[in-house]
Amino acid sequence: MNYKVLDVNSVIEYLLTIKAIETFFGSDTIKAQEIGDGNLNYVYKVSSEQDPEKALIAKQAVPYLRCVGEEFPLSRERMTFEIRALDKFYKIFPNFIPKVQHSSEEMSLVVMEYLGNHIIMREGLINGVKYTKFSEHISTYMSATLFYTSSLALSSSNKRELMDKFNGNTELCKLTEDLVFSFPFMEHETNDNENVTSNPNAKKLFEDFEFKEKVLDLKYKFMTQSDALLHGDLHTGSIMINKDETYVIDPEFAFVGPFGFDVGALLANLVNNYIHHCVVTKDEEFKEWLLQTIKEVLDKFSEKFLQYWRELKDSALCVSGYLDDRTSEVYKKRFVKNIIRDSVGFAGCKMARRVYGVAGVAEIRGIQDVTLRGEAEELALKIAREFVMNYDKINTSDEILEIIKNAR
Ligand code: ADP
Ligand code: SR1
Ligand code: MG
Repeated sequence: MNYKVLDVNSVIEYLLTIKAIETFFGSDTIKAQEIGDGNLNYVYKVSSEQDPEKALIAKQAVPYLRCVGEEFPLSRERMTFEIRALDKFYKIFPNFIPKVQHSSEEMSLVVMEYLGNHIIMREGLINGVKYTKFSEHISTYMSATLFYTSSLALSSSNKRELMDKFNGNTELCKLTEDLVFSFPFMEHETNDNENVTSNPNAKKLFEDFEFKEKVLDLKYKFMTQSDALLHGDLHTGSIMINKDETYVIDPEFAFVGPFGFDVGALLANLVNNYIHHCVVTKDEEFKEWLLQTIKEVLDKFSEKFLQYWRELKDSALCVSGYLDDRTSEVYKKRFVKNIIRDSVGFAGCKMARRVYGVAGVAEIRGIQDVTLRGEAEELALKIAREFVMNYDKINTSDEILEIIKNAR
């Protein structure tokens, strides 16, 4: 079928032409509801009238940025990369990825499992829900997806094939270059300008050239370092969760980029949530749980990544017999420490971009009280600055926690 933008009616007509979906719903009558709350795409919950539990998600990319409108064109080919990434990640670790029922690159559409018993993690965290299995789940997801799509695990030719498959996601990479690394740190029309104009903290940030130079180093890593297949936008709005299960959705920003970028995105979003609780709820117990979770995520990520590497005797990078065991272990540990360092740097950029840039996060921009919101912004900028200025000197996860705790 040639591409056309679907709506609540035509999505049903379209889906009923697909055998697997017709079989899924059987003789039931189906209805559709648009439930998208993201910045880019349209998301339909398609469910049975007779059995509301029987449902699927149909997500379609339109040739513009949803949150702005048709005046901001954005190639719908982003869905091609989301489809490819869902497939790739599902093959590595199916437990953490919604099962795809149907996809069409031509229609820029994917139909997947409806996660009816899960919520967007950001909402849960804002409401102070503790997800005790999260650090275990997400550290497995991140270490496995990053390790097994990198030159540490893949043959040289398979790695280059993988890069070819994702190299075309140019528009979303450019969006990140602009919206994460550049525009939020300078005067720009896309910023939250009501809050920027005559705000001394914004002026201070825009003139902090020491900080901005370090951001450039990180942007350069983002633009040039092709370590592994990334999710590319791994914030807590891209995670659906309950007490027992964790799913990672929405990998449309996927590309082969630096190891630390996904880990950094997650770290930034957990710290933003911590800031929300420092300023708004002042819930000490929850704050402590968040800090412990941050530590566990980072430590478990490092340990699991190392373990995958130890289990693999031969790799495109370090062929069998090249190093002795002792040197090899020291080399691997240093390598993983550098991933964590970069993650901290990227986390700093990602935290700071949420303060004045387009697409703020509910934890900070959603604070109604202007004074409290200003406090949260200041705290976010303070931690972000520490992260960006010191990321290349970090040695342990405890040092990261110290930066977070000492910022008040
Ligand atoms: P966008 O690409 O526009 O950011 P998302 O993939 O983040 O879109 O989806 C938007 C929203 O749709 C999510 O925040 C979530 O509420 C809902 N959603 C997406 N995928 C699923 C799913 N598989 N099951 C249930 N809800 C989903
Ligand atoms: C205008 S798009 C803004 C942001 O939404 C996505 O989730 C990415 O984080 C992007 O930078
Ligand atoms: Mg999204």
